Amino acid sequence: MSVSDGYKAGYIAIVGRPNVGKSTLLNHLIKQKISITSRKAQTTRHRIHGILTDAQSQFIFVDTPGFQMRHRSQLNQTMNRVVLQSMQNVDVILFVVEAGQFGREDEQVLEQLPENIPVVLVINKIDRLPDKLQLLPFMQKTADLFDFVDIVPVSALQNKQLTDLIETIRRYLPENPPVFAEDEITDRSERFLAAELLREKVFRQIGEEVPYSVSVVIEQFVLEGNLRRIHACILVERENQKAIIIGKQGKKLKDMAMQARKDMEVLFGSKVYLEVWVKVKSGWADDTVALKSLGYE
Ligand SMILES: Nc1nc2c(ncn2[C@@H]2O[C@H](COP(=O)(O)OP(=O)(O)OP(=O)(O)O)[C@@H](O)[C@H]2O)c(=O)[nH]1
Ligand SMILES: [Mg+2]
Repeated sequence: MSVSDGYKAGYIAIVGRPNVGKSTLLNHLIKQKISITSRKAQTTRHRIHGILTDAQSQFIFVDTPGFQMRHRSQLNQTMNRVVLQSMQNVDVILFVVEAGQFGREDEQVLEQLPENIPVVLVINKIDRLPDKLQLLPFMQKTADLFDFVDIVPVSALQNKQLTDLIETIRRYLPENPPVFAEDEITDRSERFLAAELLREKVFRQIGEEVPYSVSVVIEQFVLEGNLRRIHACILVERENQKAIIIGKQGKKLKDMAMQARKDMEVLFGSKVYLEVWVKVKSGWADDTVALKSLGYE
């Protein structure tokens, strides 16, 4: 890539309460699924970079876990720290809210926003508004809450107004040469992405509480020509959770592994051979040593 004068590159943090669609927004902005999403709150646990490069700019998006104050586990505290750190060294912040909804949890994130970095208010899920006329009063109401540099209503899921959002962000990026190569889409390893894609299936397919006690580790990741041979382990806290994940005659586990494998094949552009085990490892969500070994910061 030839870098002419005026090339822009910078970091953009995506923050907001759980479940507003931050990871969906990231995936649709960069047109690749690198950050996992689900209907359940607190799907994202790690900071993850997604990179979009075009002829004039490089956008380095930083997806973050939904900031939340309700539960005080070690994992949540670690996640909130990740959010606060993510907001410090960026050039632009996208504060994501859901159209028509602004509650206590959104307010708590708002209170954490720094004063010295441009913040764009992104009103997501506009496709869900029963009446489009509700959008303007909602925009006016939220505009008064903070000195936002801009307000952009979007539907991440339906790719609506995402080009507008890109152009808005571009205005606030500093002049810099690109940080990443043109074809790089994330800073995370394939190993990490593989673990996350499997964790997503657990979040999407297993009932209420279990997914929060689950984590995934990759025990083996081997490249054999155009095949990736992956051995993954789903860690749960209790024996009964193991049974739920495996399901009757192993059907649940088989389904989840099959779907994760398909996603991995799309993302890696290769064949994937995936084997999955389930193990009981108690108390990991409150164990700092275990958290570190799982790649939390
Ligand atoms: N209708 C609609 N649903 C959306 C849109 N964007 C995201 N969603 C849905 O909202 C849910 C949450 O999306 P995520 O992207 O996982 O939300 P998040 O903010 O990353 O959540 P955490 O990681 O838990 O903080 C998923 O079921 C998405 O499909 C949108 O524009 N319209
Ligand atoms: Mg997320």
